[in-house]
Amino acid sequence: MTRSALITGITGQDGSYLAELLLSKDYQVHGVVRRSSRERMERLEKILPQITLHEGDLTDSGSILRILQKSDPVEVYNLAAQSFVPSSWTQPLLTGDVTGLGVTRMLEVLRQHNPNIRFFQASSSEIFGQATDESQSEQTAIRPRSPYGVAKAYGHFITINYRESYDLFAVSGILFNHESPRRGGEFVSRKISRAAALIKLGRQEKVFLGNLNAERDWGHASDYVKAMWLMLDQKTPKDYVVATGKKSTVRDFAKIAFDCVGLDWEKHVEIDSTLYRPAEVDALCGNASLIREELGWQPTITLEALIREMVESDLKDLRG
Ligand code: NAP
Ligand code: G4F
Repeated sequence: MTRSALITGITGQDGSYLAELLLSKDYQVHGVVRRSSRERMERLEKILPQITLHEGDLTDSGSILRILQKSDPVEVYNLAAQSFVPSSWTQPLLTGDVTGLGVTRMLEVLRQHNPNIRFFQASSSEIFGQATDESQSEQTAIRPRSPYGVAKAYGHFITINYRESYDLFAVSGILFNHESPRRGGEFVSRKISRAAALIKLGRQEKVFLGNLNAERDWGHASDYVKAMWLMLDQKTPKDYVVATGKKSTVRDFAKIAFDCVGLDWEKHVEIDSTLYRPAEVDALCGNASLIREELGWQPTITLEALIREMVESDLKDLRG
């Protein structure tokens, strides 16, 4: 019999890659979509005929319950969130409500509807904040530095708590930064790849960035959704760090992106200090030994290949 899976946040970057992965594994894919004044299906265009979408919102438990009843999934992937860190300072309550409390709403409704459903929570390396460990593992102290990080820390702990309290198969994947040509334009990776393409085509001269010294562990979203699926395909529920184990600065990212189009990044990047954050996470670098050893997961796409794919996709898009 065909298994059914439900994805919240299906219209986002990861939701679209995960939906494609699950379709390739013969799942019936259902997704939660927020009501909007305009359609936001760009990332799902190719697979729209193969998936079923349901209107709902993480702030509205009733809508989630009805969707669970209709879709009757064996697996739920909770990817929905207010996921942009700077917006968590301008909308801290909304971020807490959706990114934090939203997880409890999902778990509550799920355990009442069918406690046998397997649940994946998209946790984040932002929960580590200013980590003292050189590389962060499942054992690293949780010390978030943004309202987003605080909300994700809540989501992380409530997932563990529901597993321990109600014996649910509920797991939390501590995902380090992952990007792709489908990344939202406000995140630094896509902001840079798009700017490099626009400048190459003579449509823009400069790009304004904030902290160039920040270090991140960047992987490719298509690899990270495989880890999500693997985590639900185990005998025992367990939390894992998902990361490449290599960190680079925003400056490195910009250099590689501009190199891809034969331009000198230093001539086109300027600093806008208003883009600095009230509290920065200076460096993140994940230790994914556990998931490598226990589940055999590993990243397959290098940072250079990721950036090239993003820049080439932006060039194609702009030329088209
Ligand atoms: P994204 O592109 O920003 O997608 C977020 C999704 O959540 C969108 O589909 C959005 O819908 C949906 N959403 C937002 N508020 C909602 C609400 N109130 N009710 C229902 N849906 C709502 O994020 P992503 O990069 O794919 O990330 C997926 C998840 O992984 C997120 O939880 C994120 O916090 C987490 N994460 C991501 C990374 C990363 O580097 N990408 C790293 C660690 C953790 P609309 O399309 O309608 O806005
Ligand atoms: O691309 P970013 O906005 O991603 P950030 O804050 O690391 O968050 C992303 O990764 C998290 C996992 O660690 C996710 F949980 C979260 O949902 C999201 O996907 O910024 C990366 C770095 C920051 O240090 C920021 O200060 O880039 C620096 N940066 C420098 N100039 C900039 C800019 N960030 C943005 N967005 N825009 C700039 O112009």
